[in-house]
Amino acid sequence: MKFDKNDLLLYAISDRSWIGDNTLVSQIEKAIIGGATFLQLREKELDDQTFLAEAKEIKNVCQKYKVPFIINDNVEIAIKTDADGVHVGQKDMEALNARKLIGMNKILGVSVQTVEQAVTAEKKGADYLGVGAVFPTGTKEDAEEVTRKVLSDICNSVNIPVVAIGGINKNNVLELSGTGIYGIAVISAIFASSDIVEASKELKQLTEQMLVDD
Ligand code: TZP
Ligand code: MG
Repeated sequence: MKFDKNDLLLYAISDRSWIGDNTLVSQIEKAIIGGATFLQLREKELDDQTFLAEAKEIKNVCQKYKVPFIINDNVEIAIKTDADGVHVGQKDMEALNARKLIGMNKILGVSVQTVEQAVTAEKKGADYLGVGAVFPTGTKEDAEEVTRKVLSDICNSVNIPVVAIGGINKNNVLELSGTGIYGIAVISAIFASSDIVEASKELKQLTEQMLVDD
C-alpha cells in the first residue's frame, strides 16, 4: 500500500514566502509535529540544484515522522530524490506521463476543477485528487473557484480519495463537512501562522471534527 486514505487528513503544502528568518525545513518539521499527515514540497522559483538539495533534506524530515513526501510539478526531482510521489496540475505534465515516469509504486496526485477532469485523472493513474479553490485564496493567483456542489460531485464520481484546497482555514473548514472529502490541503493557514505547531494542531482537530460530522 502506497498510502492510507486517512493520511490525507491534513495535507500541508510548503511555501517559502512565509519563512522569514526561519528555514523551510524547520517550518515543515513544525507542521508535522503539529499534526500534518501528508507533505508537499512546492517550489516555484528555485533552480534545480537548490531544489534537489532542499528536497533531499525535507525528505529526511518526512521519513523521520513517516509522513508521505510529495513533490509539486517536478517529476525529475521526485525521481532523483526517490520521493513518495509527485503532484501535477492541469497545466503541468499529463498524469499519464507522470505515472509512466514514476512507476506504479509511487503516489500520483492530480489537481482537478471539474468532474470530467477528475474522471480522466483517475483513469490516467491518479492516486488522489486535489480539488479547488474551494474558498477564495490569496496564495495562488490563477486559482479557479470550485463550488461545493462540484466538489461533492467529484467525490461521488471517482473511487480515489479527494482533498479540498484553497483558502481553507480554521474558520471555514467545518463548512466542508458532507462533501465526501478525505482531508484538506492548506498552505497559508499553516505556514503563514506565527505558531505553526499550534495552527496545525488546531486545523487537524477541526478537520477530524468535520469528517465525523460528515
Ligand atoms: N491550488 C488551488 S488553491 C491553492 C493551490 C495551490 C492555494 C492554496 O493555498 P492556501 O493558502 O491554503 O489558500
Ligand atoms: Mg502546478
